[in-house]
Amino acid sequence: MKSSMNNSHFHVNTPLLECMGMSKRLGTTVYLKMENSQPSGSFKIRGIGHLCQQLARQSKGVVCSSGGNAGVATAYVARKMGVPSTIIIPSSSPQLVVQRLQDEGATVKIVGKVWDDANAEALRLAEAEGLTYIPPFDHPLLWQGHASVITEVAASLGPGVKPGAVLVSVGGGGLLCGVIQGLKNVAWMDVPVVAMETVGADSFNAAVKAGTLVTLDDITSEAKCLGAKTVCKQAFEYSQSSELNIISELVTDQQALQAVQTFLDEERVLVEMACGAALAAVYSGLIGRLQDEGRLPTLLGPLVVIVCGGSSINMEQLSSLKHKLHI
Ligand code: PLV
Repeated sequence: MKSSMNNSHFHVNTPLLECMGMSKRLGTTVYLKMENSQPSGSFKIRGIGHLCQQLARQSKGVVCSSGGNAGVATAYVARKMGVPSTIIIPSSSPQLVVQRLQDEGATVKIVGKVWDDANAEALRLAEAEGLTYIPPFDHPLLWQGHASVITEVAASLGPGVKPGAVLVSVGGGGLLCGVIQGLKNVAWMDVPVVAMETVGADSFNAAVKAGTLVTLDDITSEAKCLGAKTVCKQAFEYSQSSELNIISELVTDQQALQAVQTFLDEERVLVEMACGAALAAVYSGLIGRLQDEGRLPTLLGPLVVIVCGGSSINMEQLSSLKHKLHI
């Protein structure tokens, strides 16, 4: 077998599964792209693996600021590459992430309240100690790596089948940029992308509404992995492109968490609230509303949901979130 150091990938080709429960609700076929089954638990490994292969081979160490999952992916890749890793997370990230990161052999530092604070420290440390800075969402190499998710969807669907829409969660916008790049690569630029955030972690929606990049005062959502106060510039620029159809929508924390719970009950898979935001587009009836409003066609082709995954969840964390959000 080719070693991961010799230009093969760190990520795996994930299954594209037909989801009966969601298909029944929508009256159209819904496919789940199971990124939760990636090594390190989320899609992040695609972009971060690619970026590290390009930039970190000779590195004396990498440093990544993260809400959690970019950090877990970085620590995983760094371990495989034999490079030391330091992951800076904010105090809002759950304790269970610290354990996951330490299990991957990373040095963990908790700095500030939200991701933006942790990022300032990661940039400082990279500069001061000559470490390679790994951004969690804002880099062309990350988007290039993430784009492979769409290439795989196209291969799984087979020739002549095109999605009616793709559903993604948006934090800093790296996944969105990768999905758009992937759609361009397979000549699916006309496929609508429904970009989901939670209220209180809505930096993309705020920028789309304002027509310019916006920095939120604070992250008040419990979907901490969507919590970048400013979305990346490329994601905003895509939202302004007349060649693309990006529909920015919000759900409440309660809807995102309810979606996590329904997904666990019906599909037997536990994901983070960050992922629940995308799932909630189906479970909360939002897709149906977009169809009623004529923003998505009534006769919708197969819907592809990117199940972005996430490691910051277990049964205890789920119970604590349910308690916090009164569900
Ligand atoms: N999480 C980033 C940014 O956090 C991180 O550091 O892990 N779904 C999951 C499970 C995620 O972890 C993230 C990003 C997203 C979706 C959104 O992806 P993005 O940031 O590329 O839009 C602050």
